[in-house]
Amino acid sequence: MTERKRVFSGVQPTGNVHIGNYIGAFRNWVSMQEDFDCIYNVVDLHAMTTPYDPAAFRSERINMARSVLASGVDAERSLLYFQSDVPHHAELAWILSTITGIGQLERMTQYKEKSDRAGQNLGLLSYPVLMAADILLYKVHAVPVGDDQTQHLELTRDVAERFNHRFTEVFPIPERITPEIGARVMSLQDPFSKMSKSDPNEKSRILLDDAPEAILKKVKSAVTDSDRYVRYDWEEKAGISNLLELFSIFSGRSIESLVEEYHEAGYGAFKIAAAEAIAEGLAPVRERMGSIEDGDVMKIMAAGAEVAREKAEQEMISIRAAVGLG
Ligand code: AQP
Repeated sequence: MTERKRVFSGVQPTGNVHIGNYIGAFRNWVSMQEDFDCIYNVVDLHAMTTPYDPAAFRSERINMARSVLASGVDAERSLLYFQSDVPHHAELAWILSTITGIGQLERMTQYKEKSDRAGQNLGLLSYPVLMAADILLYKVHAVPVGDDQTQHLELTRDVAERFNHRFTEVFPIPERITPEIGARVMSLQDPFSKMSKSDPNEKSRILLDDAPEAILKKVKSAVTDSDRYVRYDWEEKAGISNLLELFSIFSGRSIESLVEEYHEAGYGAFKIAAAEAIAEGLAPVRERMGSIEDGDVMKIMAAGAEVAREKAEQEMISIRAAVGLG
């Protein structure tokens, strides 16, 4: 039997988990469980790089793990745990930080955006190094992420190549896996910015546990344009194109067939139909979110961490040896 390829991905427990996270990440995490050896993380150390409230953080960590499970990640088939429960992530981040240039980190778009918004700190600057450590720790082959993570993944690949060149060939160079449609779900209020957990405007995103009425309200208030024809055209009709992608993903119908049906229906009717499809597609996730107890989440995460610590310790042996430690 050939060994299954390994994938890693993570999500920050920063609250407001939305359909961008679901489409860009979780949905793929679920489908990859069939064919890959999957390792998924609630990356809580990453979430500490912007200001947060410790009490809220505690429940956000649980809520995010619940969202991942409710999206269909099966802890029997995938390894799922909190990043902070496995200290090897931080150990490897330190090692990799010694071969990462500060200039490269300062050029990261997300660093510039987040430090403008939330203030600078060393953790925020070195965020991509910790992300590289998350991925390289398990010597994974691929990383399913939304396309906002492209730059960080490029840095991971650079760091892996630099390490292999400077020390010993230890790391495979991981590939990025992004969905063809939905790699960047856009804000409902500004179709030129990505849908984001931290956007202060709640109408900009659809949450995984939003009720159908809330979804309808948000889709109805989505920013579009002054035309009335439904067309898939990101240049001229970004808002409508964003809704068309969401409609297509949640209904399983092609964008062409939706355009054909709704081209002349008017934006009002199109938005109602899109909202219904999104609500229906999300219904199983919403129901599972309501039924997974905190205690169950904590048990699953603790069991995952125990397995992960052993695996990570094994993986660190060759890494430590390569750099002259251990
Ligand atoms: N809008 C999006 N479209 C597609 N994929 C997305 N992802 C995030 N937003 C979108 C993907 O979700 C995964 C986990 O994201 P994260 O929480 O680790 O990273 P993030 O980019 O910081 O998420 P947010 O929602 O944008 O939070 P804030 O507002 O804190 O920056 C990743 O695979 C990401 O690609």
